Amino acid sequence: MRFIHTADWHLGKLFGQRYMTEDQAFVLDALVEAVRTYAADAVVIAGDVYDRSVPPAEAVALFGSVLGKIRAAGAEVLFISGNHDSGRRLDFGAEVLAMAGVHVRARLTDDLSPVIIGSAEGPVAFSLIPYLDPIEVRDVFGIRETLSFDEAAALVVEKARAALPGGMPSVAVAHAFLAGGVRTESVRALSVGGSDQISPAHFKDFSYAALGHLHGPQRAGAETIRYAGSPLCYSFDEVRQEKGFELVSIDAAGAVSHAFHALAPRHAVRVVEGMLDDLRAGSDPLPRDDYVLVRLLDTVRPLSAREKLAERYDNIFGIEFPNFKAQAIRSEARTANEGVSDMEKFADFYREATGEAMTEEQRAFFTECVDAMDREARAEKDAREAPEGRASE
Ligand SMILES: [Mn+2]
Repeated sequence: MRFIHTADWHLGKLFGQRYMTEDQAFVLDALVEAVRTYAADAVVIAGDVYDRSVPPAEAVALFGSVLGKIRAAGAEVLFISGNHDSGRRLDFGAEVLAMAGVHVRARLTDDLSPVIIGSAEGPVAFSLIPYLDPIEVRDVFGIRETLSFDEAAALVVEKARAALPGGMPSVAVAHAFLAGGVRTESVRALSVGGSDQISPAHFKDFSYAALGHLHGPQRAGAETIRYAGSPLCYSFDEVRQEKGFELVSIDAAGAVSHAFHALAPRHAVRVVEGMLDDLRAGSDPLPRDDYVLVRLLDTVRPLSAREKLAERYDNIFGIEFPNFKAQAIRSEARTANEGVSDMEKFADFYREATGEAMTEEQRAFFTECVDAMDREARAEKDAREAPEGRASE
């Protein structure tokens, strides 16, 4: 069995006020080409197919066309929902799609039986675990006690493991934040205060775990428990990450080998640093149509910097002035706060205001409140962004 492990396509993504649809189509064509080159038996997409619960029409059309191209190239497709997807929408036509070799699990049910995919080396069982939040897990399995993300994941992954047929290798496909992983700006936290982390140990009985959520390719606790990362760069703190997919081979005995394959983007994403006059004079030799964040090192803020930079760059996604005083102070404050969770910030505030530390109970209550607000804000934002008109940009 040889399969391509990919994740976090985020179709319908806005980056620098632009839809990334054409860039995504470009890179996914290269992925389809890889299916042919390596004669892959399957393509596994580990969640966040779309960037939002109601994606723009162009994004849906692109996904449909890519599914067709992968099938035409000879591979079956397996995918799950991520935290950005609407599971109920992504699940559309699941029974019919399965008949055509496209296997989707986007909604949690109590059926966690695997999808068996055949190959020249024998069959492999794929446990497709849709994105799950603890409240949903409690609903589906009738559990009354509150569950942490880790407890919820432990329960569901164990049920998936118990449903494996045995006598063949197995692959778990999941979308989650595994402890020790590296998060970037475009990865939306599942919860506040780090409570969204789950232990890699839950996946140790599978031959391989194909994960999604973190945008940089990385291992998580073991060589065979991996994130493939996103196929494209979706924020400026991802510019140093490699972008591509994992090619995974599993033999009949369950021995796994894997290799990362880079995909070249249509436009490179990069951070440019320099003085405005130097940049205008051509100090940067790289292509003018790259997607750039320009960090101007001038100490005096130049007039109409954007207009002047536009002579040199076609796609300016942002301009920063790190040496401009007021800006420098603000970004320093931001750096000091980096890595501090909302929970810790609020706990500090509470201590200052009352002279006492928060109790465990208060902490839990705060986390619940912020989670609820966060969910509400996301639902509102998704509803606001839903109208199709904006997709034509
Ligand atoms: Mn995600």
